[in-house]
Amino acid sequence: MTDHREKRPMITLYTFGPNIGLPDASPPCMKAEVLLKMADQPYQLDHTSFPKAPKGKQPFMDDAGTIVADSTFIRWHLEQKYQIDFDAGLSPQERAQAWAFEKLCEDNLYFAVAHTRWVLDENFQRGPAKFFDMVPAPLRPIVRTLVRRKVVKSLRMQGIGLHSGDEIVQLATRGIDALADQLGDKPWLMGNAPCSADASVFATVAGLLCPVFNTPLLAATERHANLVAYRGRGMARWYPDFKVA
Ligand SMILES: N[C@@H](CCC(=O)N[C@@H](CS)C(=O)NCC(=O)O)C(=O)O
Repeated sequence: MTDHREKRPMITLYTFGPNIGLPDASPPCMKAEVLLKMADQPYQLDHTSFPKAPKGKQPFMDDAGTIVADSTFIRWHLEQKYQIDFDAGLSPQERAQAWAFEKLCEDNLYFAVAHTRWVLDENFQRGPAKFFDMVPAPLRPIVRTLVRRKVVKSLRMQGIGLHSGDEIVQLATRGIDALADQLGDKPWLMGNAPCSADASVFATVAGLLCPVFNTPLLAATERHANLVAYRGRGMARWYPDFKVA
């Protein structure tokens, strides 16, 4: 007898879901999803389980009962379990370079982007304020305020939140220029094929180019035609059906 029920994928990736014109407002969530696409593993997305996040952050993943939290641990889990080398073809020096650019995105540019979205009031109203639309209306203002307060505090503790807006733009612009210089006229960060770092860099560049927020970081990224084309290449490859709602 044939079972016609569709098999559920073994992998569930927990993310926030499409918002602000992006497949996910969170760059690490987009990164993790792109890694799954690169790994060619079937997966389903769950946008409803943030309270279960083991580290209080998304993305996290359930792979047949193994829970993996954090996009980099997700990468290593996929590499180990499915015998994938996302950086195949790269020399040790190139792998090191790719890692450094990935961490530029995650440990530096990420926080500059978060600052523009969560601290600057106009941007907060255009974006993050709407992330709470699923919270019951009577609770919404308080949840919104508490989460914003938490993010602003975490940005100060990380360090970026101690700088003036202009200083943050200066720092981030240097990083954006470095990404553009590294990309040059190659299709992907390290050459003709995407590597692991492209998942992160693509998610970061897509976030920087998000038109919802009118910021100097958007202008600094738009100045680089190669970064704009790179975002387009990534969307065509990994999100060909994505339509801005
Ligand atoms: N290092 C983590 C970062 C994940 C992260 O910062 N996630 C943010 C969204 S971009 C989050 O879940 N924030 C919710 C919160 O802190 O309450 C990764 O790469 O997965």
